[in-house]
Amino acid sequence: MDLLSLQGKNIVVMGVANQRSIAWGIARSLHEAGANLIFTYAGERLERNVRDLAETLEGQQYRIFPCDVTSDEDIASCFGAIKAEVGTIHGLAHCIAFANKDDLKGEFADTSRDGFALSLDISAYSLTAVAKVAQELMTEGGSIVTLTYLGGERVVKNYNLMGVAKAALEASVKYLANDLGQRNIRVNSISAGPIRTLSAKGIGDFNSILKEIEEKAPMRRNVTQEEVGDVATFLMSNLSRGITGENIHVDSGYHILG
Ligand code: NDP
Ligand code: N5H
Repeated sequence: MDLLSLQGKNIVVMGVANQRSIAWGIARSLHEAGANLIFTYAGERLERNVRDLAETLEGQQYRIFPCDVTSDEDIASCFGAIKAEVGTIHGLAHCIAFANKDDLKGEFADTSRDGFALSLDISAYSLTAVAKVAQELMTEGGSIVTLTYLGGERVVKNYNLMGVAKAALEASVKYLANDLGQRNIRVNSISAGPIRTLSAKGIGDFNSILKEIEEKAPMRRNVTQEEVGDVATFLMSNLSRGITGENIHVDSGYHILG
């Protein structure tokens, strides 16, 4: 029995930078479930990466479009091209965030106006900007999934500006869920535990953060891109049809600790 009902469904995956990206974990899981994938990327330097990765998906006729989420024109032309190629889409995975390196250390109080605006634009507003356009292609209903982190709910050392951006993202999930629910479009987030990706590269304390999860999280281990990918697939699938406005923690249970 096809419990997931994802065979042949068109799903847009935004934010594959390389094979370590959480977006790539999501893409692989969705591919296994039989979905047709449409990839978007921002930086031209990463287009080759996305293309090379997409080619490894067996039997997949992948599509790939540029989309810098800071540009309304980019978003419009990207989803215009997706509409022209596939018509209807059934899901969208938003796996995008950015903050200047300087804003990810020291005191949050030192955040600059420009740094704040840039990070909130890319990491939070982009979900709304993309949802607004994507919903028009979700003519048979749909599911939108974004990625967040515990630092959006409570203070986590050095997460700083990104914590504020994730709080805005998580609130956006709820407001969007309320707006889009009547069109049978669900909006949810996954709060992932720390995973070593390109974004996490260069973060000084990353090893000790991973070690703390191994020592303290209920499951005494870290999570993988595959585990996040499988929950994203669940949220895209018919199995989660009654869930919207939710934030599911895929973090070995770490968030329950005080
Ligand atoms: P990656 O570095 O693999 O992915 C980050 C992506 O953001 C890149 O593909 C990057 O594309 C994209 N991006 C940045 N700016 C823009 C832009 N202007 N327009 C479009 N795309 C943009 O890291 P992750 O997989 O770790 O990150 C994915 C998501 O997961 C993020 O939202 C992150 O906050 C979240 N997350 C990550 C955790 C972790 O421990 N890794 C934990 C919890 C949540 P490009 O390089 O082309 O600009
Ligand atoms: C508590 C922590 C550790 C400290 C905070 C890390 C926050 C990271 C998230 C942002 C998105 C990282 C970021 O913007 C890096 C950029 O300044 C530099 N890197 C890049 O430009 C690369 C090339 C591109 C691909 O990256 C992006 N983003 O475009 C949090 C960690 C335990 C968990 C974590 C790493 C969370 C998260 O949100 O990613």
